[in-house]
Amino acid sequence: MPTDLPPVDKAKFVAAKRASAYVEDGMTVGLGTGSTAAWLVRCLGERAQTEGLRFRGVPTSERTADLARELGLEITTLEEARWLDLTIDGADEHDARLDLIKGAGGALLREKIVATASERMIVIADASKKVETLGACPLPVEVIPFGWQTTCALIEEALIGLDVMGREVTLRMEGEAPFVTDEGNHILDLHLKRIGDPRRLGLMLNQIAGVVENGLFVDICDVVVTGYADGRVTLH
Ligand code: ABF
Repeated sequence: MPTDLPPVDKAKFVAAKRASAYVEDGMTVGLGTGSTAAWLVRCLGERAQTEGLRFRGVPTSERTADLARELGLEITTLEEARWLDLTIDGADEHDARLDLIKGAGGALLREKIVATASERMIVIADASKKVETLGACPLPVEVIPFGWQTTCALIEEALIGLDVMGREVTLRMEGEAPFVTDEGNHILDLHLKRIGDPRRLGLMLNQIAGVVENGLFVDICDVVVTGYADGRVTLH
């Protein structure tokens, strides 16, 4: 383990290290986005150096692609790979059913496409990501820029009558300008506090014109690897 890491990074590192052991020679592997996924990419870089591990990575963001390239890892595109053996990614929240909220990092669209093209999806997280009910953190929804205000109003209207506690929707900003995803879209953050029925909400959101994808991952994740600052790791 790298020395002098703050406790939360130690937890992320041990989860990433444990999950990196799932990668075998010759696999095609989805590489997630975020600080925990960055540890995974570094752990895989280490295995490539020390053990000669060879695999093809499909990065879920430009950030992850840059890191993988820096470490000399072979990367490819989803267009070329088509199907993957495994994706390993972080999450913002997961519940006991292994349903997830993802997208705080702004890469949810590519992350969801890559995860659903994979035989297995493993989430790596520190213990703070485990929740009873999803929704304490905002739910990101990727929308096309054209008429995003109308899409926002349609979402607010659709939330009425659903099993959620809050209904505020905000446009994600980066400085003075709206945040732009790798696919050139914007992100609306839904502050719902409690999501009673993630499947229903996810289906409802994706029916709204202008919505590209939402950050609810229902029945996609197979295993959550949780790391703790004292070096322990648990699997769910
Ligand atoms: C990506 O990075 C996202 O889907 C999620 O929003 C975020 C988790 O970041 P971190 O690992 O830095 O907490 O996986």
